[in-house]
Amino acid sequence: MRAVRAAGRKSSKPKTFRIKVISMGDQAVGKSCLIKRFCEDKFVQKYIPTIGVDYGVKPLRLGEYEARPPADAHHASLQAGSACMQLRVNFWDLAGPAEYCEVRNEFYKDAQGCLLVYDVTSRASFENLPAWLDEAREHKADNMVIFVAASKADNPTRKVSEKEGRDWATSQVRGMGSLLAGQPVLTTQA
Ligand SMILES: Nc1nc2c(ncn2[C@@H]2O[C@H](COP(=O)(O)OP(=O)(O)O)[C@@H](O)[C@H]2O)c(=O)[nH]1
Ligand SMILES: [Mg+2]
Repeated sequence: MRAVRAAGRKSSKPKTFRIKVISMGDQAVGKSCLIKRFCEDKFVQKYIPTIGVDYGVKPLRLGEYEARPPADAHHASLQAGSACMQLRVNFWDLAGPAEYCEVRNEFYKDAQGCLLVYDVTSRASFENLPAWLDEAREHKADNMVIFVAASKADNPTRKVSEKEGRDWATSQVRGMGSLLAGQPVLTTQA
């Protein structure tokens, strides 16, 4: 009887799932600001370069974000199954410069998600995206779902159109099977 009660108590406690998400992309494209905005709801105008790696954490209840529009069938099904699912998203925010390659390489293998960020005002940051995918592949990032984030969308001096970003990401979805997520580009401003 005691064992049954104990088992009952255990099953009513919400389970917390931990997800490891990394950031990739050139220096100063806005990776840290995106993560800071999501985790702490803050924006820092001054550029503070990431030294090696920064960390951010966001506890979430699955369904919290999906509860906002657009409400489609996929989001509705997430909500339906979300009654007691807690998430803890651990962000490993990686520095972009080449000299931190060795630090980054420690994080690719176990990552489950990735924000691959380019800055819409920097053509070079967009053109470097394939090199970031190469680096991740080279270091066994085999189980990672990648979201491409087109950052600084508030800045009017665009050098990469929205269509170009979407076309590139869509072509990569075809080329990389499940590695890139179904909704390939998130347009963002921190
Ligand atoms: N206008 C604008 N500036 C941004 C945005 N996100 C980041 N920045 C600026 O871009 C610079 C680099 O951002 P940061 O997140 O540190 O880049 P990281 O090196 O990729 O981590 C900082 O000066 C930020 O204030 C954005 O959405 N809009
Ligand atoms: Mg940074």
